[in-house]
Amino acid sequence: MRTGASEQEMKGKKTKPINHIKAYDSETLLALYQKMVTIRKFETLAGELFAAGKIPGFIHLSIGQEGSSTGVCSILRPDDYIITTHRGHGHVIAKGGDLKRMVAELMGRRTGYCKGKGGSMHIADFSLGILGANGVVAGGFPIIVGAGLSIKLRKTDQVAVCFFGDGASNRGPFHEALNMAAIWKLPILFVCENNCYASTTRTSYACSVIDIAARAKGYDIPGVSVDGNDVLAVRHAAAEAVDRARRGEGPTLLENKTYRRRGHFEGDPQRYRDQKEVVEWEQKNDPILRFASILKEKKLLTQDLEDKIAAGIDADLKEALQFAEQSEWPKPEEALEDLFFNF
Ligand SMILES: Cc1ncc(C[n+]2csc(CCOP(=O)(O)OP(=O)(O)O)c2C)c(N)n1
Ligand SMILES: [Mg+2]
Repeated sequence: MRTGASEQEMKGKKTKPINHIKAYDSETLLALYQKMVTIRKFETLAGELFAAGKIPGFIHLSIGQEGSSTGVCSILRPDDYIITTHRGHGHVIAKGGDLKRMVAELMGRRTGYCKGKGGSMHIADFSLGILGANGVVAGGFPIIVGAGLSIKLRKTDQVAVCFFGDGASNRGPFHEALNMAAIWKLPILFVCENNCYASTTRTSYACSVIDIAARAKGYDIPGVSVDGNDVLAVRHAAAEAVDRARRGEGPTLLENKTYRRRGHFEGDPQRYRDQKEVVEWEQKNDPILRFASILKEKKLLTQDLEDKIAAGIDADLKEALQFAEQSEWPKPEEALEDLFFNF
């Protein structure tokens, strides 16, 4: 049995440095930067609100994983589907989720995405193709196969993306979904965010493979492993897989190697890891700092612009927080409403 962190795992998979930057216009590059910063600031705010006792239940933050959510969703169309996990705020924001309704949902208010009755792990927005977060590890797989089959039967060229963790790839639904998507050539992109941990367990302890993408071989579909903290590498790999899916050539497994910087949940005492490891990732492998330094080198991002972008996001989040705080709580008699969906 392999234990401990391999050097490769610790540093993330360093694919080629971002040298395909020339392929993108400045507007696209700055939009990627802005989206990553929005997710980081949203997650930071959520952490603060949770610590202040303003968010009930559990929340799981994706700080440090912004390159994956942003890179993948940046090449999707509004009518494409995504499904996410318990660590899903970043995916929802990257697909265009409304910050006000998200903060309100986290705070249990009636104006939230689930009228304040679902919380962090149940945010969905069908109008944006967001089929939902899911508190059940690997719970998204059967749903995404259904979405992929529906696309195929309706003969549209949409794509369905399933975000999941390294831990979820050890569960049965992962294997069943890859097999079924492969035999039916469904237009699905399976995105594994390998963040080195599943709750308190190191991936290297619990997974039979170092590269989760290697599991694609068992289903005869492409498996690609990239540096998940390099937003352009993620975008590039996702774009190839999405094009393939739209052409009717079937699913791809994409593994974005990244790192879970926060505890599994907010409040996790994290006795299972050395904080030095966290600091190292923070300092050497932050997806936003890495991307910002390249944009600055290319003179696409100045200090003024960086401040302006940050101020704009801060203002949006302030507005979202005010909206949530001024919103009502759901009434107790509404608890049994919205449990079933009438077609
Ligand atoms: C079926 C099921 N088993 C166990 C749990 C408890 N649980 C919640 S998250 C988690 C770890 C998931 O790890 P991973 O898939 O790597 O996602 P990450 O938290 O790293 O994003 C576990 C075991 C659960 N929610 N559902
Ligand atoms: Mg994980």
